[in-house]
Amino acid sequence: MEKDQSVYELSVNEDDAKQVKDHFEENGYKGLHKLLVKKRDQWVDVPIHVALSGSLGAGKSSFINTIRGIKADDKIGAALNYGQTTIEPIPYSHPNKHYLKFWDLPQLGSRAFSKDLYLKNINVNRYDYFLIFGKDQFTENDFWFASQLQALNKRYYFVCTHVDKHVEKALEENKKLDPSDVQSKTLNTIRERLSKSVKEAKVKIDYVYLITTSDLRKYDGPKLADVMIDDLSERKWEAMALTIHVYAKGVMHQKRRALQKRVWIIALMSGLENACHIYGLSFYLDLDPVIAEVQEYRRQFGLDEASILKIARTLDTTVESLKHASAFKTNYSQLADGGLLSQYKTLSVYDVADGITQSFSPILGGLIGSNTSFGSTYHVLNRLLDMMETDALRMIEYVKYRSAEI
Ligand SMILES: Nc1nc2c(ncn2[C@@H]2O[C@H](COP(=O)(O)OP(=O)(O)OP(=O)(O)O)[C@@H](O)[C@H]2O)c(=O)[nH]1
Ligand SMILES: [Mg+2]
Repeated sequence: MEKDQSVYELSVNEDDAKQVKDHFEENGYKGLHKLLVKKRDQWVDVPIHVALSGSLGAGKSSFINTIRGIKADDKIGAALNYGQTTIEPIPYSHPNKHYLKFWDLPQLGSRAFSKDLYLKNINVNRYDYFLIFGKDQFTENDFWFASQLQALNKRYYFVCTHVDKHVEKALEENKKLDPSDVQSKTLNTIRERLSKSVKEAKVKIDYVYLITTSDLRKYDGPKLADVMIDDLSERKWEAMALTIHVYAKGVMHQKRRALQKRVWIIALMSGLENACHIYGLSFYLDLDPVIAEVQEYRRQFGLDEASILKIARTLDTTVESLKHASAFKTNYSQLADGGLLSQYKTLSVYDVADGITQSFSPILGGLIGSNTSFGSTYHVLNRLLDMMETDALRMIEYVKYRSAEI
């Protein structure tokens, strides 16, 4: 088990914990539940601005749609093959998180833009980072833009789209060879060629992300999603991890870490005034906030019925056989009540609950002295996160295996 997965790790934002503790010391339980809900949901209001630049037809609009999980013909979809006609950056909000905006930047070198006005016109300081898109190659304008960003100490990533066409062609031409070898060789060749061209332009670069905009689970899509989450400061990182739905290993792990950071909040909520005696438990418990949180876990890990159905459809299989093939560790539809309660009734909960409460008492003080379910809920939720991440990874592996067959 990795160190950061330990259930004893005090996964907590110290500022938040201090605010909650201070509130309790000043006001007692009055308004505490409301404050905890606010802390749990605060990621929704964190603003994140992602800028996309690049040449005409590179796939910026397609990417903006895919990363937001919507189609081009959707009401809020970005139109494809549109050509840049405006001189203003156009923001596209994420449907689940209004304050996450993907900005389609105007074309550099187009009639409205001289280079000296460009940075000012796009309001270069607005963005958390920049994605520079190219179809098969990057242009002088892309290099100029990157060098300006470099001088301003801004983060940027080179993203090459339309990679699927090259891979498909190579596979067609090398039918007798191992397809995964052919794919990785093709990708390496493209990446080396592009890295060389960027370096020759004297632009600093770590990696060129090779993607197909229609499916971010392919090629370097997962790696790009990972870095788009990871390269943000604490609050923004958490918000991005909980918003982006790219069904890939690294993203699932980031989601788990972000969700782990708020377990203490739900653990506190489970022991407030609505907590009551439940047959078979030696402590008072309010199961409602825990049920709500577990449903959120399922959505985040793609383990809710709607997500499983969607995945099953893409594989042309049934929900039941997908669940069976992924060998899930539990029956997720039962976690809404009885199944969740039985998680509390296993022996290991009693073994660790006190230890957890003690570890948290320097941070939360008197607040957990009287909260008898804190340690148990903390343990149960961490164990469920562990289980769901593992199951999500199994389903990802199965989808990969089946997709290769189709
Ligand atoms: N095969 C393939 N086609 C792609 C990919 N990305 C985009 N396309 C197609 O390329 C065309 C242009 O894509 P857009 O998303 O409109 O590109 P854009 O960068 O927004 O273009 P402008 O707004 O006109 O500058 C569309 O027909 C897309 O379907 C990709 O990764 N692979
Ligand atoms: Mg476009």
